[in-house]
Amino acid sequence: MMTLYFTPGACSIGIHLLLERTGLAYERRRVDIRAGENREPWFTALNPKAKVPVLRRDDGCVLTEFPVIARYLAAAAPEAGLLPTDPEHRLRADELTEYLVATLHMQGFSRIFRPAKFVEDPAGHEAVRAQGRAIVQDGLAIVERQIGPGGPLADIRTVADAALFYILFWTIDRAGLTAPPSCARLYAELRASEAAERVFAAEGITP
Ligand SMILES: N[C@@H](CCC(=O)N[C@@H](CS)C(=O)NCC(=O)O)C(=O)O
Repeated sequence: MMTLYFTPGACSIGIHLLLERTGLAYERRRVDIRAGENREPWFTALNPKAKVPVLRRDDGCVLTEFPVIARYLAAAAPEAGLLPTDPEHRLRADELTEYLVATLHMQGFSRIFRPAKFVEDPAGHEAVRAQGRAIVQDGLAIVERQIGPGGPLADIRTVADAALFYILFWTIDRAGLTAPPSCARLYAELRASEAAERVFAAEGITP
Protein backbone atom coordinates (compact mmCIF):
# COMPACT_ATOMS: atom_id res chain seq x y z
CA MET A 1 0.00 0.00 0.00
CA MET A 2 1.14 3.60 -0.58
CA THR A 3 2.46 5.55 2.40
CA LEU A 4 2.24 9.30 2.89
CA TYR A 5 4.90 10.78 5.15
CA PHE A 6 3.47 13.98 6.57
CA THR A 7 3.89 16.59 9.28
CA PRO A 8 0.70 17.97 10.81
CA GLY A 9 -0.13 21.35 9.26
CA ALA A 10 2.84 21.29 6.85
CA CYS A 11 2.54 21.47 3.07
CA SER A 12 2.02 17.70 3.08
CA ILE A 13 -1.57 18.49 4.14
CA GLY A 14 -2.30 19.28 0.47
CA ILE A 15 -1.23 15.79 -0.61
CA HIS A 16 -3.16 14.35 2.34
CA LEU A 17 -6.32 16.07 1.07
CA LEU A 18 -5.68 14.87 -2.47
CA LEU A 19 -5.35 11.28 -1.24
CA GLU A 20 -8.64 11.59 0.63
CA ARG A 21 -10.34 13.07 -2.43
CA THR A 22 -9.09 10.36 -4.77
CA GLY A 23 -10.13 7.50 -2.50
CA LEU A 24 -6.83 5.70 -3.18
CA ALA A 25 -5.72 3.26 -0.47
CA TYR A 26 -2.81 4.56 1.61
CA GLU A 27 -1.22 4.57 5.02
CA ARG A 28 0.03 7.61 6.91
CA ARG A 29 3.31 8.02 8.74
CA ARG A 30 3.73 11.14 10.84
CA VAL A 31 7.14 12.86 10.79
CA ASP A 32 7.72 15.46 13.47
CA ILE A 33 9.87 18.07 11.72
CA ARG A 34 9.72 20.39 14.73
CA ALA A 35 11.50 17.68 16.72
CA GLY A 36 13.98 17.13 13.86
CA GLU A 37 12.64 13.69 12.93
CA ASN A 38 13.14 14.58 9.24
CA ARG A 39 16.90 14.63 9.88
CA GLU A 40 16.94 11.16 11.44
CA PRO A 41 18.69 8.47 9.39
CA TRP A 42 15.54 6.43 8.80
CA PHE A 43 13.91 9.43 7.11
CA THR A 44 16.91 10.74 5.15
CA ALA A 45 17.39 7.20 3.84
CA LEU A 46 13.93 7.63 2.37
CA ASN A 47 14.31 11.27 1.32
CA PRO A 48 17.83 12.75 1.49
CA LYS A 49 16.26 16.20 1.06
CA ALA A 50 14.83 15.78 4.61
CA LYS A 51 11.45 17.21 3.58
CA VAL A 52 7.82 16.23 3.60
CA PRO A 53 5.72 15.34 1.68
CA VAL A 54 7.11 11.96 0.68
CA LEU A 55 5.03 9.31 -1.02
CA ARG A 56 6.15 5.71 -1.02
CA ARG A 57 4.35 4.10 -3.92
CA ASP A 58 2.81 0.63 -4.04
CA ASP A 59 5.94 -0.61 -5.85
CA GLY A 60 8.15 0.67 -2.99
CA CYS A 61 9.65 3.55 -5.01
CA VAL A 62 9.74 6.94 -3.36
CA LEU A 63 8.43 10.19 -4.84
CA THR A 64 9.33 13.64 -3.55
CA GLU A 65 8.42 17.21 -4.58
CA PHE A 66 4.85 18.31 -4.04
CA PRO A 67 3.88 19.05 -7.67
CA VAL A 68 5.20 15.67 -8.84
CA ILE A 69 3.43 13.71 -6.10
CA ALA A 70 0.21 15.61 -6.79
CA ARG A 71 0.30 14.88 -10.52
CA TYR A 72 1.14 11.23 -9.87
CA LEU A 73 -1.87 10.81 -7.58
CA ALA A 74 -4.26 12.70 -9.84
CA ALA A 75 -3.19 10.47 -12.74
CA ALA A 76 -3.51 7.34 -10.58
CA ALA A 77 -7.18 8.14 -9.88
CA PRO A 78 -8.59 9.56 -13.14
CA GLU A 79 -12.13 8.99 -11.89
CA ALA A 80 -11.60 11.75 -9.32
CA GLY A 81 -11.44 14.15 -12.29
CA LEU A 82 -8.54 16.20 -10.93
CA LEU A 83 -6.19 15.76 -13.89
CA PRO A 84 -7.83 17.82 -16.64
CA THR A 85 -8.24 16.06 -19.96
CA ASP A 86 -8.15 19.40 -21.80
CA PRO A 87 -4.42 20.00 -22.48
CA GLU A 88 -4.73 23.74 -21.88
CA HIS A 89 -6.40 23.21 -18.51
CA ARG A 90 -3.76 20.66 -17.60
CA LEU A 91 -0.97 23.11 -18.45
CA ARG A 92 -2.63 25.89 -16.47
CA ALA A 93 -3.12 23.57 -13.48
CA ASP A 94 0.59 22.65 -13.60
CA GLU A 95 1.56 26.30 -13.98
CA LEU A 96 -0.53 27.23 -10.95
CA THR A 97 0.79 24.37 -8.82
CA GLU A 98 4.40 25.29 -9.59
CA TYR A 99 3.75 28.94 -8.78
CA LEU A 100 2.05 28.14 -5.47
CA VAL A 101 4.85 25.84 -4.34
CA ALA A 102 7.93 27.56 -5.75
CA THR A 103 6.92 31.16 -5.07
CA LEU A 104 4.14 31.48 -2.48
CA HIS A 105 5.45 28.66 -0.29
CA MET A 106 9.21 28.65 -0.78
CA GLN A 107 9.68 32.41 -1.17
CA GLY A 108 6.68 33.77 0.76
CA PHE A 109 5.69 31.48 3.63
CA SER A 110 9.24 30.33 4.26
CA ARG A 111 10.00 33.97 5.14
CA ILE A 112 6.90 34.28 7.32
CA PHE A 113 7.35 31.01 9.26
CA ARG A 114 11.14 30.56 9.12
CA PRO A 115 12.75 34.02 8.88
CA ALA A 116 15.97 32.65 10.42
CA LYS A 117 16.56 30.74 7.19
CA PHE A 118 17.01 34.11 5.47
CA VAL A 119 18.61 36.32 8.14
CA GLU A 120 20.41 35.00 11.22
CA ASP A 121 20.06 38.15 13.32
CA PRO A 122 16.67 38.09 15.11
CA ALA A 123 16.55 41.89 14.76
CA GLY A 124 16.03 41.36 11.03
CA HIS A 125 13.27 38.77 11.31
CA GLU A 126 10.30 41.12 11.27
CA ALA A 127 11.53 42.71 8.02
CA VAL A 128 11.88 39.24 6.46
CA ARG A 129 8.37 38.31 7.59
CA ALA A 130 7.04 41.53 6.04
CA GLN A 131 8.77 40.64 2.77
CA GLY A 132 7.16 37.20 2.95
CA ARG A 133 3.69 38.69 3.51
CA ALA A 134 4.16 40.96 0.48
CA ILE A 135 5.21 37.99 -1.68
CA VAL A 136 2.15 36.05 -0.56
CA GLN A 137 -0.28 38.93 -1.07
CA ASP A 138 1.10 39.80 -4.52
CA GLY A 139 1.12 36.11 -5.45
CA LEU A 140 -2.47 35.58 -4.35
CA ALA A 141 -3.59 38.44 -6.60
CA ILE A 142 -2.06 36.51 -9.52
CA VAL A 143 -3.64 33.24 -8.37
CA GLU A 144 -7.00 35.02 -8.16
CA ARG A 145 -6.74 35.91 -11.85
CA GLN A 146 -6.25 32.23 -12.65
CA ILE A 147 -9.12 30.78 -10.60
CA GLY A 148 -11.45 33.81 -10.45
CA PRO A 149 -14.15 34.83 -12.96
CA GLY A 150 -12.82 34.80 -16.51
CA GLY A 151 -9.59 33.04 -15.49
CA PRO A 152 -8.42 29.87 -17.24
CA LEU A 153 -9.22 27.72 -14.19
CA ALA A 154 -12.43 29.46 -13.07
CA ASP A 155 -14.79 26.87 -11.57
CA ILE A 156 -12.53 23.99 -12.64
CA ARG A 157 -11.39 21.54 -9.99
CA THR A 158 -7.91 20.28 -10.73
CA VAL A 159 -4.80 18.84 -9.16
CA ALA A 160 -3.82 22.44 -8.32
CA ASP A 161 -6.45 22.30 -5.54
CA ALA A 162 -3.95 20.29 -3.49
CA ALA A 163 -1.50 23.22 -3.46
CA LEU A 164 -4.29 25.82 -3.20
CA PHE A 165 -5.56 24.01 -0.10
CA TYR A 166 -2.36 24.22 1.92
CA ILE A 167 -1.42 27.70 0.74
CA LEU A 168 -4.88 29.02 1.65
CA PHE A 169 -4.87 27.09 4.93
CA TRP A 170 -1.62 28.86 5.82
CA THR A 171 -2.86 32.22 4.48
CA ILE A 172 -6.19 32.28 6.28
CA ASP A 173 -5.91 29.93 9.26
CA ARG A 174 -2.24 30.22 10.14
CA ALA A 175 -0.94 33.64 9.05
CA GLY A 176 -4.28 35.48 9.46
CA LEU A 177 -3.88 37.15 6.06
CA THR A 178 -6.74 38.07 3.76
CA ALA A 179 -7.29 36.02 0.64
CA PRO A 180 -8.96 37.45 -2.48
CA PRO A 181 -12.64 36.46 -2.92
CA SER A 182 -12.39 33.44 -5.25
CA CYS A 183 -9.46 32.05 -3.27
CA ALA A 184 -11.37 32.51 0.00
CA ARG A 185 -14.50 30.89 -1.48
CA LEU A 186 -12.56 27.91 -2.78
CA TYR A 187 -10.82 27.43 0.56
CA ALA A 188 -14.14 27.60 2.44
CA GLU A 189 -15.53 24.96 0.08
CA LEU A 190 -12.54 22.62 0.38
CA ARG A 191 -12.30 23.12 4.15
CA ALA A 192 -15.98 22.23 4.59
CA SER A 193 -15.61 18.97 2.64
CA GLU A 194 -15.70 15.56 4.33
CA ALA A 195 -12.26 14.85 2.87
CA ALA A 196 -10.83 17.90 4.68
CA GLU A 197 -12.60 16.92 7.91
CA ARG A 198 -10.88 13.53 7.77
CA VAL A 199 -7.53 15.18 7.03
CA PHE A 200 -7.75 17.66 9.92
CA ALA A 201 -8.84 14.88 12.28
CA ALA A 202 -6.00 12.57 11.19
CA GLU A 203 -3.43 15.37 11.56
CA GLY A 204 -4.88 16.45 14.92
CA ILE A 205 -5.51 19.99 13.70
CA THR A 206 -8.26 22.39 14.67
CA PRO A 207 -8.15 24.97 11.90
N1 LIG B 1 9.92 21.85 -2.71
C1 LIG B 1 9.47 20.89 -1.71
C2 LIG B 1 9.16 21.64 -0.45
C3 LIG B 1 8.84 20.76 0.70
C4 LIG B 1 9.03 21.49 2.01
O1 LIG B 1 9.66 22.55 2.09
N2 LIG B 1 8.51 20.90 3.08
C5 LIG B 1 8.70 21.44 4.39
C6 LIG B 1 7.41 21.33 5.21
S1 LIG B 1 6.15 22.46 4.64
C7 LIG B 1 9.73 20.61 5.15
O2 LIG B 1 9.70 19.39 5.10
N3 LIG B 1 10.64 21.26 5.85
C8 LIG B 1 11.60 20.60 6.64
C9 LIG B 1 12.79 21.45 6.91
O3 LIG B 1 12.95 22.46 6.19
O4 LIG B 1 13.54 21.13 7.82
C10 LIG B 1 8.26 20.18 -2.25
O5 LIG B 1 7.69 20.69 -3.23
O6 LIG B 1 7.90 19.12 -1.77
